[in-house]
Amino acid sequence: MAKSTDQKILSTLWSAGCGSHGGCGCEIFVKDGKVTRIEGDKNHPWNQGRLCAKGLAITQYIYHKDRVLYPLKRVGERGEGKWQRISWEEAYGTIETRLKDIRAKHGAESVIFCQGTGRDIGGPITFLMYAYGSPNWVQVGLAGHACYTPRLGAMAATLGPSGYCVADCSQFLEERYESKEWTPPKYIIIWAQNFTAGCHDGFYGHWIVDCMKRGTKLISIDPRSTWWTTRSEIHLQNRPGTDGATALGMLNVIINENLYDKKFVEKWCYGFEELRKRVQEYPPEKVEQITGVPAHLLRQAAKLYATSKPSAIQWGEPVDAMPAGSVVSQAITLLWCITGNVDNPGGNVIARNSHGVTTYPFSSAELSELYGVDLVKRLNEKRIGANDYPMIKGFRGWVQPDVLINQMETGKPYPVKGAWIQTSNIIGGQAADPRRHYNAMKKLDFIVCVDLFQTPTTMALADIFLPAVSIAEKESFRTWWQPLGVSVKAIDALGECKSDWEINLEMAKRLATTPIKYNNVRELIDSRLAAGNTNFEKLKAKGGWEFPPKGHPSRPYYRYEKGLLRKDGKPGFETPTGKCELYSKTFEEWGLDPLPYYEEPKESPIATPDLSKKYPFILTTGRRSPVFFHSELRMIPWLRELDPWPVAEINDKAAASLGIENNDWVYVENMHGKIKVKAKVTPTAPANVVTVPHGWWLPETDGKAPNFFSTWDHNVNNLTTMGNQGKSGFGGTNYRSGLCRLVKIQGGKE
Ligand SMILES: Nc1nc2c(c(=O)[nH]1)N[C@H]1C(S)=C(S)[C@@H](COP(=O)(O)OP(=O)(O)OC[C@H]3O[C@@H](n4cnc5c(=O)[nH]c(N)nc54)[C@H](O)[C@@H]3O)O[C@H]1N2
Ligand SMILES: Nc1nc2c(c(=O)[nH]1)N[C@H]1C(S)=C(S)[C@@H](COP(=O)(O)OP(=O)(O)OC[C@H]3O[C@@H](n4cnc5c(=O)[nH]c(N)nc54)[C@H](O)[C@@H]3O)O[C@H]1N2
Ligand SMILES: [Mo]
Repeated sequence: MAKSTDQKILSTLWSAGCGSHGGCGCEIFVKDGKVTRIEGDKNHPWNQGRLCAKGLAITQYIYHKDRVLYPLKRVGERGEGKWQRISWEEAYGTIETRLKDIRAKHGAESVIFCQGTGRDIGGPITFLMYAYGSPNWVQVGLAGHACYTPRLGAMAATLGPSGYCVADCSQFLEERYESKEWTPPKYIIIWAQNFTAGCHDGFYGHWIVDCMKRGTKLISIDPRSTWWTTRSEIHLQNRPGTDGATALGMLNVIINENLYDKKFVEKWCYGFEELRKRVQEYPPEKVEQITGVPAHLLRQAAKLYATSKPSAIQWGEPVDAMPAGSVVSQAITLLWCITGNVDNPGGNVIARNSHGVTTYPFSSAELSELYGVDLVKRLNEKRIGANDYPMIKGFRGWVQPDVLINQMETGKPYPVKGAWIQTSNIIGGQAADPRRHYNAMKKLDFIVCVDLFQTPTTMALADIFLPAVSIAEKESFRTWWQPLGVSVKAIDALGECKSDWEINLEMAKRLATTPIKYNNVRELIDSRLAAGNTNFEKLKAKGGWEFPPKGHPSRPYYRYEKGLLRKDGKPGFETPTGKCELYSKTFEEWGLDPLPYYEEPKESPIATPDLSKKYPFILTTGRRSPVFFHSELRMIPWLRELDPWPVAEINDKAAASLGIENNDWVYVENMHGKIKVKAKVTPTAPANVVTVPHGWWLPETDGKAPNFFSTWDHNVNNLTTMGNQGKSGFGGTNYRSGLCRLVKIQGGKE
């Protein structure tokens, strides 16, 4: 229990410290200016007092001996590990000179602004990037931008930009499960997501457990057995990467057996006949050949879902990483459209930023509103990949990462000269084919990294290292779904660390071509919160969060009936036809197939049978660890104790046939490379699938070149490649469906 002398500060947890997509309400306890511990805030409707291991271990993170506390400049060669402490003035001054110089000689577009996954970074980094004038915002090496964006794109192309849906577990209502407006889903289909490991995209697994307590039943679609699959009525154990076929097979059953919601389809959907025709190509028996899912089970799952209303689907990142991520996502989206489970209680509810506030503009639409269409047009023309892929041009403002790596290597159509890397470990976890990225990026003229720790990326690439603060040391805000929340500064920054907002505001002032109007971070934050009729102090005084008022468009349900989705205020969806587009006019406009179809992974027993003989296992990488966030936190003792080594999950019988025992060191290898991991022998793995978590490096080993904290030995991305993106530019590499073999390392256990 808290000692009476401990001060309690209510805040919102996000990065840095716990990693996470979460935004958990928390209580930070402080004594004599130091954080003593953190607990979940029981009054916060999203996490209701719960907190994950990463959050609970945050004191070991904040006060870790390896945290970088001062700005550093590289004094040796890149990778030599020779650093010198410098002042902020010298750091800012050097960056200003170098980046202005590059802009003058090569144009602002030759500097890329690189972030990792959605933490508290999208706002600060785009703010700085647009101030500098670059259009190149990217998750470097995230092949096919295979996280979240393919799903967002598919939903936008079907339901409009205001039509992003998630399973409804009452999360958008302050009273939660007690709310009279809400009904628990009868079924939730858990599609390629493992909530016991994380809080994906602001969605918590315990919400599903809370629904289960209120009668919700589960259907799972996952090659492995997990906590969720073992509690499901039906488990469709498909071959990794074949979910497009699974979804099309389910659409086939629902349409051909007349189980769809006729009223909803008639009134609110466009293109049903075209879809009906297309799905005839995917009868369950044919789907069984592709996926390995027995046709009768697929039929049963489709029937249960379609006839038990309301029901919801909640899906994960493997969907994005399929050959045609945006197409697989489209097929799954159509399941809730034709069953009328759109923005209804207990169905797939539309998620919108709380109070209509955004941390900073992401979509072309938002950017046009703020900076005018001309600027967006210029940005779109120069954005890397925009001329190759209309969807890159027309949606969300990201660079196409597979085109980027080519461009870094060839200098065409224009050279990349500099990189601002903030909140991403490119070499150590994010990038497919990290060696290729290392070779390309080390040739850039100037690289800034903003992080809290030295990582394989900062050691290999940084010219200047700027030290960022943890979540307890900064003021920030969160608008990713609901509620609207603020992160409150509980302690002074350690050493000379600064927040990402502070760093980027200062750099923006120095680099902007038009004056920046904010004097300090608080003014900037308040200017964003103004759209929600509130400000930082008000939210802080309320305990750190607030739900939108009744009637607000960011609050459910049935917004398409009430005219709350379209800018013109008319009922319907913000799509070209005003309806849910089963036949997507937007995809058509982008030169893509308007209807979903199945595409085989590039490396698979079917696509490459010869390779498959040599590499008999299907390799799926990156299943999440509940105690780590990607490549982060390997240095935190409590967490490392729980998940000490890189592993490969191998089926028990398959392991026995190879003479591999639990905890043996094995090589996982394929035509792209090999890594060393410990065997985790388990009956939860299917016979022909090997699962390897990503992002492994050993912070306790030598950080200098060539070792870079052992990243080449343990990072599974050494077995993955770029250049497998889907036709839209989004989706697809061998992150989740590659090939491999296992070789026992003699002398075995350590
Ligand atoms: N093989 C394989 N590779 C994958 C995946 C997979 O499934 N398989 N998943 C992919 C996916 S979906 C994603 S999203 C990417 C994620 O890739 P990244 O987001 O790059 O993930 P991290 O490895 O956690 O790197 C984050 C870095 O930012 C630092 N950091 C954390 N918080 C802050 C902060 O607030 N400020 C600053 N300045 N720094 C901070 C951390 O110390 C760490 O070095 O990885 C991808 N890589
Ligand atoms: N603790 C923690 N939480 C995290 C993260 C983290 O690193 N740590 N990362 C965050 C990020 S950026 C992301 S993108 C999300 C990702 O999180 P999720 O979307 O949940 O992804 P995973 O946990 O990798 O995989 C989910 C399940 O999909 C299964 N799967 C693998 N391949 C396939 C396939 O081809 N088809 C089907 N149907 N299933 C498949 C796996 O066996 C696994 O059980 O997690 C976020 N949350
Ligand atoms: Mo992700």
